Amino acid sequence: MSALEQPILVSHKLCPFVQRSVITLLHKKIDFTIEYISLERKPDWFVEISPLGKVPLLRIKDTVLFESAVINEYLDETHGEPMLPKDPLEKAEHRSWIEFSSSINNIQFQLTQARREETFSKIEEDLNKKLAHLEKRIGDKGFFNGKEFSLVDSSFAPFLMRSKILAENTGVDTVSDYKKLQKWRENLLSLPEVKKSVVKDFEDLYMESIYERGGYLADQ
Ligand SMILES: N[C@@H](CCC(=O)N[C@@H](CS)C(=O)NCC(=O)O)C(=O)O
Repeated sequence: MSALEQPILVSHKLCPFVQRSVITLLHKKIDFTIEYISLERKPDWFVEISPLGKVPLLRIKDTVLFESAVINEYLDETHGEPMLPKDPLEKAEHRSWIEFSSSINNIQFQLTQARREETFSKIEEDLNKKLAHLEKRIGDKGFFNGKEFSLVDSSFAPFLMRSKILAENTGVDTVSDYKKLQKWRENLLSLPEVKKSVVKDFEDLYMESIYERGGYLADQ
């Protein structure tokens, strides 16, 4: 495939939703081009083609796909070994957890934004309750559903990567109560498709974005 025919992933360096599509693209060994934009000053061409004004977008010739879960399912259906179960009930359950991972990303973002300790604690409590459900569901063989890397794994890896960075830089580890989640995190973060899914200076950029906001977490 020539560079001109490759799918283009319109991205932002810090976006966890972009990252899940990058992980899926890398896992499937699909050639793609990545194009970073500023979300503070969205380019006109992006505003023109992005119905929700959000990244990621996947441009395939004249077609624009949006919503990371939809992009990932398209990539899954068109390339390589399936990353969702065949059985409709199991597939629907996996989709439920992918949807859940989007809420978890949003809560983690709110946690990094919280200005006061009281707000931070409320968000942390909410996150903890939700993660307890996840801890009950995940397997203990390294992946969400056993030994195979699935779309649920690629959807949670960005949250888990950020939780590790936050733990190392602030001492706040949002998965510290959950043994299976910790094991899952170690396994996912050791995979090449996850390691290569962010820019080289991701940790610095991520922490800088948190320090710039100057919220409660920045003082830890
Ligand atoms: N549900 C969307 C969420 C995407 C999303 O929230 N992207 C953020 C960056 S991480 C964004 O583009 N925000 C820009 C804006 O809302 O103006 C998905 O899964 O793709």
